[in-house]
Amino acid sequence: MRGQIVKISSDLCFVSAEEQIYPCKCRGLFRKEHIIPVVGDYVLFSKEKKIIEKIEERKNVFDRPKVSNIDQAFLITSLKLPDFSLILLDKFISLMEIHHVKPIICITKEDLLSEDELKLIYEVLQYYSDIGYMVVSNTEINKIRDLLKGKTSVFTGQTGAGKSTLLNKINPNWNLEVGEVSQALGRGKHTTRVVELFPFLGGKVMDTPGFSALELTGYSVDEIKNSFVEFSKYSCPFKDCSHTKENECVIKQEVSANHILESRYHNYLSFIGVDKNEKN
Ligand SMILES: Nc1nc2c(ncn2[C@@H]2O[C@H](COP(=O)(O)OP(=O)(O)OP(=O)(O)O)[C@@H](O)[C@H]2O)c(=O)[nH]1
Ligand SMILES: [Mg+2]
Ligand SMILES: [Zn+2]
Repeated sequence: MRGQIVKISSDLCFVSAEEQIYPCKCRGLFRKEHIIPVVGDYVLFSKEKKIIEKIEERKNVFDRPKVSNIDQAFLITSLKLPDFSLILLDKFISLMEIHHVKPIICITKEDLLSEDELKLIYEVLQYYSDIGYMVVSNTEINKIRDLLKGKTSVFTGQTGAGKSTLLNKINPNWNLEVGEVSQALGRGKHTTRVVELFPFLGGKVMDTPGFSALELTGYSVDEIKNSFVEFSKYSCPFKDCSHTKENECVIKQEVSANHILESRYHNYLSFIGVDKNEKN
């Protein structure tokens, strides 16, 4: 029978098929061949033996959070506690672009900022909308529900950002555990421990454990460069330019002209391992 892994708890994979959940183990061979199942995997399994026989080829797979076969990712981005971080946002966007997954920026905890603080942040977020990213707030529940329809989505972001809280608002039946405010602050308490997939409006949505840091390592300069989608709007006169050295580099000029957000450019440099003060 064919099904999809919706949760993994120690060595048990919970497989959803025909409206039922089957707790299954993996074939012994998997371990020998270093095949590791992740939530989102489509599998062939024996209903009687409760054994997963085969994992189907994945459309994509991520390490952190460990999920596969994703259409879009909501980056749950809190504005305070934990604080808003442009470097985290850009890292996440790059990671999704590299994997051809659509990132959606979802802001939380607007209520913890003053109007002035909020205005400044939305000015920056406007840039992200302008270069083609969707920006939503966790107060726009109907809009988020609409975006989830028919898609496989993952909710990811820092621990304490409000992923599970938002999912509970989207569908109270999920009744996910959420962190206490005081515990979620500073100390990096991880409330959600395992990835869990829920069917929703003809699609699927996954809650995931939050991270405290995100790494963008193991990617080439070209992959990172292409993940900054706005760079492709301009054609640099230098062939294979990494946009770091030449003064006539069009990207550097567009940064100076404030057409490219300076923090994006600096984050680009840091992701490719160039110290912005040494770039000349
Ligand atoms: N003020 C305010 N608090 C919020 C908001 N969203 C979530 N919270 C609070 O933030 C804390 C953490 O929320 P969770 O939903 O557990 O966060 P999480 O992203 O699921 O965290 P992990 O499971 O650890 O990754 C809870 O106390 C929530 O009540 C918001 O929009 N405003
Ligand atoms: Mg959670
Ligand atoms: Zn250039």
